[in-house]
Amino acid sequence: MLASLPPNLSYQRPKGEQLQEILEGFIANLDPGTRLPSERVLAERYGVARATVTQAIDELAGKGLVYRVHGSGTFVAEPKFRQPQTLTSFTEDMLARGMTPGSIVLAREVAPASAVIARHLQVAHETAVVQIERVRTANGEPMALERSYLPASRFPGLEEADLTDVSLYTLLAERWGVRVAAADQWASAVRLTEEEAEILGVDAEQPALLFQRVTHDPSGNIIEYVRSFYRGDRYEVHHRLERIEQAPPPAAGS
Ligand code: 16G
Repeated sequence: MLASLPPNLSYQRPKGEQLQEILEGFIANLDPGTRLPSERVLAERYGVARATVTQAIDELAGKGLVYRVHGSGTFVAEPKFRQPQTLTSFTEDMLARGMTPGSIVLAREVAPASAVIARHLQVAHETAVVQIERVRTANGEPMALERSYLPASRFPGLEEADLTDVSLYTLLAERWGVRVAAADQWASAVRLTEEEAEILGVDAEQPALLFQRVTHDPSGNIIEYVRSFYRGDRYEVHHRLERIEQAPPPAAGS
């Protein structure tokens, strides 16, 4: 395995930076789950301090490219999931990847809407809202922590439905005849609380992707406001961008 690594570093650039680049290229060609050479072996090969290797691997772990298993070493991580560019449910998305979707319900209740939730649902402050908190899993592994808010008057009894391993969108369609048609969604990077990180089984230092979604039915009525915390080490966002040719700037003096 070591034979495919470049033999030495150049003197011109910081060693840690070069090592990181080398390892990034190296693991791109390895299968997920492959064990990397030990930090000691890498340090010897490149004549650098062990701490330099540790730091380079920390950076790669932070990017979600490798993960450490205490006492066994560092392994190549699974490729990241891409958030779909179409309006899908978590269940549909996992099934399309050939994985088994699951949900663990942490909370479900009717509560008065806070100002933020009311604004997103476009209802009056303190309107009764069904609040559902779920851990979403793929093949049993936690992927996201999701807090969904739906107007209680539109979905009476929803707070009593058991959503364990069930698709919310399927339930809304089957029980209330409500179909999702369009959504506004925005993403931002966030830090998790210690508790959220523990639920997702990630390091508290690991940033997460917060997706907020406001979903509409075919008539344009708002069905849900959702705050989904997706694991930053397992998810990425992909956009395909098409260039629209810009009109040339007007000639000087015209
Ligand atoms: C996805 C949606 C979430 C939606 C849920 C429904 C994102 C970022 N979020 O997780 O807004 O409520 O799917 O999934 O994609 P379900 O029908 O499987 O419960």
